[in-house]
Amino acid sequence: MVKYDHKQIEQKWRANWDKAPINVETPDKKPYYCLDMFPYPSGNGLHVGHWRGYVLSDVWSRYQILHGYHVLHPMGWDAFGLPAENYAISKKVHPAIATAENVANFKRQLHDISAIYDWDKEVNTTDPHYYKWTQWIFLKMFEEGLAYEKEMPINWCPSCKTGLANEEVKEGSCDRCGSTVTKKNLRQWMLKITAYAERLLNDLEGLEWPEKVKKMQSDWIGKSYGAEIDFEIEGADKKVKVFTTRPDTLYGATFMVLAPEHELVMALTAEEQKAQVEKYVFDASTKSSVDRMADKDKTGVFLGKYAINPLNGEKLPVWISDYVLADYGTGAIMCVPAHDERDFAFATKFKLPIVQVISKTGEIEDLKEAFTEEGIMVNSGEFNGQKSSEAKISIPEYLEKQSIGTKTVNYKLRDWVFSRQRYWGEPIPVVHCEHCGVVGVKEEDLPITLPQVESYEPTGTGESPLAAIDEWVNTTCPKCGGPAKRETNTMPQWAGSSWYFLRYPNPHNDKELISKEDMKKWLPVDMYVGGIEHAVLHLLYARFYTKFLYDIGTVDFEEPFTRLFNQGMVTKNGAKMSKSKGNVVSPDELVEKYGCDSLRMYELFIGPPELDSEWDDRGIEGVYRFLNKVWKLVDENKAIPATKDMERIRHKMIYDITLRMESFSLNTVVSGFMEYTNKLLDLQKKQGGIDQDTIRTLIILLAPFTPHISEELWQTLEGSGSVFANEWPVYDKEKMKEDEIEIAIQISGKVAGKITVATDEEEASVLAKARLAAAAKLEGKQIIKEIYVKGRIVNIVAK
Ligand code: ANZ
Ligand code: ZN
Repeated sequence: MVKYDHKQIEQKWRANWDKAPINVETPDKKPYYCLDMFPYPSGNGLHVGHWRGYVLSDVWSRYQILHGYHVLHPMGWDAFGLPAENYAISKKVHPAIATAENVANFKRQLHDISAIYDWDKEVNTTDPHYYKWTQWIFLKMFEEGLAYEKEMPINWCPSCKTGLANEEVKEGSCDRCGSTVTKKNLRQWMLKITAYAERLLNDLEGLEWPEKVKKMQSDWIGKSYGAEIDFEIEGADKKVKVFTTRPDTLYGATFMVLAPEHELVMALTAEEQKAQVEKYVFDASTKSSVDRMADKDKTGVFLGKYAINPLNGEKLPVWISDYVLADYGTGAIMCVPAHDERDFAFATKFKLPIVQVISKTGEIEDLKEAFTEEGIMVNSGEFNGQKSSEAKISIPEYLEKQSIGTKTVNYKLRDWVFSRQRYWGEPIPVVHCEHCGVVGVKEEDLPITLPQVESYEPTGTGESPLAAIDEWVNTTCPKCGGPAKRETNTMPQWAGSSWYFLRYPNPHNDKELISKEDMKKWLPVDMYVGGIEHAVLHLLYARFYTKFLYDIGTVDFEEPFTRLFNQGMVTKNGAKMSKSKGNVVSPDELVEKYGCDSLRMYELFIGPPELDSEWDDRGIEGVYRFLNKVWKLVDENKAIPATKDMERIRHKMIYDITLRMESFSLNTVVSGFMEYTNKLLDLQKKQGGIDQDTIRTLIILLAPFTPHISEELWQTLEGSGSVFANEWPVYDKEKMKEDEIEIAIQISGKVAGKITVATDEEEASVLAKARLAAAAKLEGKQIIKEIYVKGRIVNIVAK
């Protein structure tokens, strides 16, 4: 008997696959695109948590190979952006050098996984040949009016010294460094993702994505129906438009609040309130929007004027408060403390009236808190007695008729702040010309490459380090030829990752982003594997880019990722693995001790792939023992002709494994392997061997999970070839059935013949068959008793 020597086997097969790749194009193969979310090459190496996703997508890719597909399974680097830049700054090396080092390190570590990556299709977002096309897409958006400049207060991280998108602010802190985010007024480049809000929402429906992710995206887009209502201001020739999602509560409005930045604030401020209002407006400008929305002590200032409720003529004091945001709805709200929690808190604090207009029972109650449910209209004039859900429709209709309001649709989605005041990103390909204004560079001048700088650290002035390089900044206008200055802001990290999946099929194509041929062949992506943390950022941006490229005719599909799978995290001591927590498990020693195959299999064995799973070092030992068992089973087998039992087990095994694969229940696939291997070992003992077909089947089924040992066993069995040249086995339901058995018949204890019956055949039917078979011997006798011992014998007592 030969010992299972994982080291020797894994080395051997890696070398073999290099010489004779298993994933090759032939005319009869259909294409399948299996994509991993590409990593940013950080300086910290890979841990077993990273392995999980990469193993998962590789198992899936190899599974598709066995289904006769030519699989595109690429890998690349999302190497621009803050993480790479901050790392580079802290290590005092140029980001390009640090990035190249990290990429090399990552690649070396990925090698241990033995995934079938198409390294000749590698992309790197920081490569000018690549970002030429990132810039090209921006130019096209600029031409279409979807990229525009705007002076606006943006989220500002004082530590990273750059603007952040809303998506990059988590609970008021910078998603990258944790510092408290503030506001800063800056000229920004914006992408008009809001123009796609409706399509981004509607097209979610057709996607084979986890429901959770679809819900997160639709919440993020945040479509709501409501009304805009005009309020007259007493003693002023001005109207204030409010946005509300609860027009049914209009009779209960007892005050009005404007955002401090609302354009009418000063115009509506009474003389005696001016000083207080100005101070409040200034203080609000230094807070982040998240802090402003947070549920805490309400602040505000009365402007000294009153609005008129258009339905009942009541006077509503007009206030400003920072809980109303300037860039949502109209930046002004009617406040209904009886039915809105924030308004209730505000009214309580400033002793403003609270008027109930919706009641559960139809009676007016003494409200101790805001009543936010639906109910019966009260205190609402002619609408009294209606259900509030009806008033949601009837009141806006009435307002429209009277020309004091309009029904509206609103989205939470904001346009995307697309500029960063940093060095390590794609330069935005426009120039500023005194005569012509903002002009896009000529397409043939792309890429606009990043110049070398002496100091790539952020300036903190709101300008990128690029602004200091005169030779680079000063250029000529593509339109008039006069002097012009280059845009010095760079793109956010998301720019390169919003379209990279389109580039993998032809990364070296200099003429176009993607050729029509490659696009038609490979895209959209069949299966996308990555973490749930990208549910609203990357995955929404990528959908937006794809829809835009569809609109300008670059691609012929509107959704980039047909199927999405989010793998869970690997935790250690209940927490996500991270260097800072010191709970990182490195794969290196495990690979050394147990081999790549054992680690691959164990990564998927630890729990349902979509859930977080706790790592236990000892568990891999069990998988290793299992592979030794498989090895022994095959190595010591004496092939015998197939028996019915073996056939049945073989087909049941194919059936179980296939179904579990298809439902992505990869941990139960592994437990299925263990279960069936034990059954086969039992049979092997009982019958003295197993037939070749059953052994072959087991090896093919295992191959996506444990490719090296599978290849080796295949070779032992067949003498040559690759296990991946096979087709995934198919099951035959008929053969899975418990089949027929032979039953002996005795008449009064003496053997009298045999019958075949189904294993699960009813007693009555078995006895009838037995009587018939023994009819000759029973001739002239009287049957006293019949006994059926299930599956074995029928005894007929007769005399
Ligand atoms: C009156 C009202 C009564 C409201 C009531 C709610 C409950 P969503 O669902 O998030 O869209 N609002 C409108 N513009 C706002 C702004 N710029 N800043 C802060 N709050 C704003 O919420 C819409 C509701 O949030 C609107 O409906 C408005 O308050 C408030 F019982 O109007 B409502
Ligand atoms: Zn010009």
